[in-house]
Formats: sequence, C-alpha cells, structure tokens
Amino acid sequence: MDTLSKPKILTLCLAKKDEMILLGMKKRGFGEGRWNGFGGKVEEGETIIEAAIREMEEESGLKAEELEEKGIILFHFLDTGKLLEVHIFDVLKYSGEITETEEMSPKWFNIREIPFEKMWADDIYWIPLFLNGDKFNGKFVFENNDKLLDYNLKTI
Ligand code: 8OG
Repeated sequence: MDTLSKPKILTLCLAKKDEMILLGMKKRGFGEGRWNGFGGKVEEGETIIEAAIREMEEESGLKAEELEEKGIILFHFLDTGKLLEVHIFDVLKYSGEITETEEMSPKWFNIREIPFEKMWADDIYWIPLFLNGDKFNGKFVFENNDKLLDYNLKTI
C-alpha cells in the first residue's frame, strides 16, 4: 500500500523588474527567517490562480494582473511525511504598492545578489531556470525543513 498522503497544493509568486526580483522575508510560521516569493495554500472553492493572486496581495500588497505558470515542484518531507505540490508563477504585470505585512517583509534584490544562503535549500537549483524564463518540473526530498537529501529537476 502507498502510505504517501495526498499532496497539499500551494502557490508561489515571483515578480521581476529590470534586473531585480522581489522576495519577502517570512516573519512567522512555515519558512520563518527565510527569503521567498509570495504564496500559500489553495483554499477550498478557490482555483490555483485565484489563490496565487490572493496570497500575493495579502503578503506583498501587490495585485497580480498577469501571471504565467512556470513550474510545479513536489516537496517531500521525510520526517513528517508531508507532501507539498507548489505551483510557481511569474508575475508579469502587477499594480499597487509594496507593503510590509505581518507575515512578510518585501524587498527587491538584484538577481546577482539573491540571498540563497537565507532561502530554502532547493531554491538555488530552480530559481536560475525561472530567471532564464524556462518552464520546469521537479521533486525535492527533504529529511526535515533544513536538510535536502535528493532532487530531480527538468525543464519542459
Ligand atoms: O501558507 P504558507 O506560508 O505556509 O505557504 C508556504 C509558502 O512557501 C508557499 O508559497 C510555498 C512556499 N514553499 C514551500 N516550500 C518551498 C521551498 O522549498 N522553496 C520555496 N522557494 N518556497 C517554498 O512550501
């Protein structure tokens, strides 16, 4: 019998501007203390795109006007058995002003100065594909939140 649980579906939005990428410092909860894009769980009755737009606005203050899905990554955490299916979007157009929220503190980074040492361990593998405009799929296996054990990643 397959004992893997059904994956939770999450979103992750990244916005670029010139040579910059917008990241937010997660101030609480899962991923606290790490820079990341903006996103979270898809709620019941919501499409993945609707969730991506809602989470982006809740966490950054920006309203995504045009999104393109770039990748899907499955994360498997061996310590808890947790499976996350994260849908990654490029925010091509947005409106509004960047706002610090209770959850995230947003900041633009030059793409040559992305703080990978303060991000999830997988990001250094797939963010270059994202910045290159590639579409990709992958799976990353973590022992716990900090230790990446194995991965596969391909452009599609
Ligand atoms: O709602 P919550 O803040 O828990 O959502 C977690 C966010 O973190 C969601 O946008 C998906 C994203 N996320 C993971 N794992 C990883 C990861 O390994 N790398 C990156 N960059 N983001 C991740 O859940």
